[in-house]
Amino acid sequence: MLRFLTAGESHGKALTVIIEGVPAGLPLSEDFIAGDLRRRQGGYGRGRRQKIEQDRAEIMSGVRHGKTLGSPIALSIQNRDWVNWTEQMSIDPIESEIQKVTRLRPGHADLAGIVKYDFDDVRNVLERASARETAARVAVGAVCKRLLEELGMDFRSHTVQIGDVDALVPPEIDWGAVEESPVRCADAAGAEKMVAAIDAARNAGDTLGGIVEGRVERVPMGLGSHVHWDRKIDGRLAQALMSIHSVKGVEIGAGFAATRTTGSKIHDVILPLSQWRPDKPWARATNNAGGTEGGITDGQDIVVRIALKPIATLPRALPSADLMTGEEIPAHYERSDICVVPAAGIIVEAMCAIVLATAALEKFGGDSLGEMLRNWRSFEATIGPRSLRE
Ligand code: EPS
Repeated sequence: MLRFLTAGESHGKALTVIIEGVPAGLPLSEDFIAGDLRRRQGGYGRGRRQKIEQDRAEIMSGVRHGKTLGSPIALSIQNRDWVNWTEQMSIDPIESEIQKVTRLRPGHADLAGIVKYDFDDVRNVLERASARETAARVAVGAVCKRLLEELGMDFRSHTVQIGDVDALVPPEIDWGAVEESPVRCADAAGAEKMVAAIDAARNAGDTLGGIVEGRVERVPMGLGSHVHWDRKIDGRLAQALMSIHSVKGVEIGAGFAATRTTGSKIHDVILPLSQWRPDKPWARATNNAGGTEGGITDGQDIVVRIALKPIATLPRALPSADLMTGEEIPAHYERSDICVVPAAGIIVEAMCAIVLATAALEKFGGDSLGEMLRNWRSFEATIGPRSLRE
């Protein structure tokens, strides 16, 4: 079983992760994890914090001579900004008077969190509610990607909408160009309009949301299960994606658009053997299901989309009420991003990798990478037409 925990406040000393259940013998390095951490820090619309941080996960345990040991992998990502917050975030009680945050931000965890935990300083909630925590998840996701790469899988993401600007997504995406795009968009003309929309939001003291698509290629058939609700892979992906900060909607495959068409047009016709590629049995004419049928991966690419609301911390603060008095007062403003949609793609990839690695270990098992790969290959040898099996 694969499991992980993250810990850490946004302006605390560090983010900490423990991942348990990664098979032994998997090649893994800090440099590999750093690649995705760097990708997450980019994107047009980020705030000044990303100029301070240079995220790198230090491997504290679970790896020896470049390979995993099967023991828990502990990672630590330092918050470089912490030096500016040592008093505010001190572990020990301090003498000086700290300005408490009491001006509640609509759209953030401030109000519900402070009521639930019975605090009188919103900082006790906002530090952990911050999307800074996604750096820890991206580090976990990178470890999971490293494992799934061994099964041939690949993880991609791109921006399909920012504010009211839609990308014209080409049928074949140039993934190199997406990585170069300031908004991680496959449509260069759309990307220019998205950049302009972010500039306009910044000038207006406002924020922007959008839609990001994630794709996973060469996913094995048979991950997840139809037999029970909490084993369905689409449900597990939806939960993981919905847990990303600011996400208000998740779609798989054709998603909501499937409601506007008919069954005859939307289901992915199963093609006969004569039309299969040698490396791909049970080929389909389309992939409207987004790679899952009945809660099980069907061997097609996983395609997911998340809808992100605009960030809740607005430079031009929203009207709000004060925690202490209930009187009208503008919401708290603290340095923040204008738009995190481009960065969210890397978090989508990470959450998909975590869910699929967990499901792959359930299906194929294995204490070592070699054992897992043997189990995977022996299952793959069984999936073709029954009469052609050896
Ligand atoms: C965030 C507020 C900003 C973001 C932060 C998420 O942090 P700060 O208040 O320090 O400027 O930069 O995201 C990150 C630090 C990050 O690494 O993604 C929030 O309120 O959610």
